[in-house]
Amino acid sequence: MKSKFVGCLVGSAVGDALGSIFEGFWVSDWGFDGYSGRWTDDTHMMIGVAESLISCGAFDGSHMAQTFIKNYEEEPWRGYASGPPQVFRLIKRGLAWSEASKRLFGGLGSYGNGAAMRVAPVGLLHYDNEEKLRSVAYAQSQITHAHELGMEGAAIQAYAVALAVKADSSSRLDPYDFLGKIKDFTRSEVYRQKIEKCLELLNEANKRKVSRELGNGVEAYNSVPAAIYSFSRNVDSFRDAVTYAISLGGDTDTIGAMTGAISGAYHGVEKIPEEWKNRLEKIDYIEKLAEELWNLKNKKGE
Ligand code: F2R
Ligand code: MG
Ligand code: MG
Repeated sequence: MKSKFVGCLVGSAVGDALGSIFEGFWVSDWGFDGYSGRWTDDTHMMIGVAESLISCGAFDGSHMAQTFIKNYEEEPWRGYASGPPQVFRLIKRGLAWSEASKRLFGGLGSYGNGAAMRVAPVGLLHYDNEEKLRSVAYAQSQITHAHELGMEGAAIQAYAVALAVKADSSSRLDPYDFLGKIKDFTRSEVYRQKIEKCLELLNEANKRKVSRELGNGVEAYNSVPAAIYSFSRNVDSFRDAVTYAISLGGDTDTIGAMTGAISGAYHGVEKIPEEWKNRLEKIDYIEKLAEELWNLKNKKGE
């Protein structure tokens, strides 16, 4: 289990770093020659979620928001989209952490994938308590992503991590069963339809058709399903799952990060290719956070 916790966070960072080579480009004739192990906002914010959960021993919205702000101010060049920095400015001006994100996008709130890309530590900490997982996934989303589809995307991604961490990787996971459980978990018709599409497309060879039907964009509903699908059709190999995810194009660092989190949680850190781990930025710190989450989980026994 500890290896699965570490595999989840390291896998997420590896997927982000690999995918960042291609974010926003069409991926055709390609390879990972440009891999430097440098990750982006996806991992930076995932680290913030883990740091805050560990420091407080549980979710604390005000503390997590301040952790995001501190990390962003130290390294604002990590490739953040426009939404989170706007929220951070509003909070610094005095707005409550639970209110600021409601001001974005004309009062609708963001449905970007930023809450889902960072949620893996919540899936680990609450893997055995579905309702707690859902409520903490929503609450951590609310700091920056107030739109229902942004929050639901984060809850689904956290749940996929939870299923993967609980699954016994020595007996092959059934992708139909995995997707069926996610379909039952979601409360949103938008996501339910996307997960049904994942089931229909499990044996589809045409990647352009997969990208078109599932989506590969920055919206949570156009990237969380793509990540869950990429893992589901490549359950036997971390390398294949993350490579496939990135080959779908679009928001490649984020789809790579979310796929890497699920696949790493399933296989454990040993199954992540050495050449990807060797160059990963701050891998020791990411591993330490995963181990501390593991300790917290065992201490709380929640
Ligand atoms: N942003 C990027 N990459 C491109 C920019 C890189 C940077 N400029 C550089 O070159 O270094 N990647 C990262 O952002 C994504 C996560 O975004 P997040 O945190 O969800 O941000 P935001 O701004 O809330 O939403 C992103 C976009 O989604 C659309 N959107 C969201 N809610 C909307 C709504 N209610 N109505 C209309 N549109 C909405 C907007 O286009 C937002 O800009 C990840 O890919 C991460 O890697
Ligand atoms: Mg990014
Ligand atoms: Mg991205």
